[in-house]
Amino acid sequence: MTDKGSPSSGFKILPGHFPSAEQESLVAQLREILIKAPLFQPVMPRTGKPFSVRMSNCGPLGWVSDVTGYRYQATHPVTGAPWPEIPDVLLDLWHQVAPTSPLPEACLINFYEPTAKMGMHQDRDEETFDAPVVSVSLGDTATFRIGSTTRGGKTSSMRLASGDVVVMGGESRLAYHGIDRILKGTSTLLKNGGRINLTLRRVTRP
Ligand code: MD3
Ligand code: FE
Repeated sequence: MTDKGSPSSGFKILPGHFPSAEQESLVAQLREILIKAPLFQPVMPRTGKPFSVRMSNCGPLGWVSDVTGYRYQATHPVTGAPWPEIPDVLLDLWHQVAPTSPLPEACLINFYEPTAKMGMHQDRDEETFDAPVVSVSLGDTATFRIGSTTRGGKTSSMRLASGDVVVMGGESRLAYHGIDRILKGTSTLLKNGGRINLTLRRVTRP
């Protein structure tokens, strides 16, 4: 069933979806992934201004940003190697929350130092918006802001804590959103603090 726009495919937050043992296991797998695909410092198209968030990816495609633009590509921008595979626990999550959607092709890994933030933006670099974006938060709690599908409308803010999952489907798939701040010291999951956010996305038309 293609229920784009229906409430059942819309915004969902699953607080504490991953218990702490599963968060620990996921972080251990991410450390292995980040050895093969190190965090890189993306910069804004045209201006070259660095993001405050560092990034990497796993899956067949990864999201990158450099002076020439935003895009998905099959290889790491610094090492040139293909991205590591998406961990099974994340594919299992996708099957649970987006059972009718084709498999995710990209898992963006965002690492926030306690001072990092992410400005309001839409996720619209994909060829298709039919599948939801599924996000997993790990480590320090973040203040997340979400608005409507047009810039400058009403927004609301909520906290995303370690283990929380957010599903952005239907109308919410193209909502403006960002991270205002990281609440330093709110989690002991990451030994040097900070926050990891994973976003699973379908990029191409199936
Ligand atoms: C709302 N990441 O990588 S995740 C991003 O916490 C991104 O790192 C944030 O925005 C982070 O693009 C937010 C939650 C999220 C993800 C995708 C969305 C919210 C969304 C897509 C549409 C609307
Ligand atoms: Fe986003």
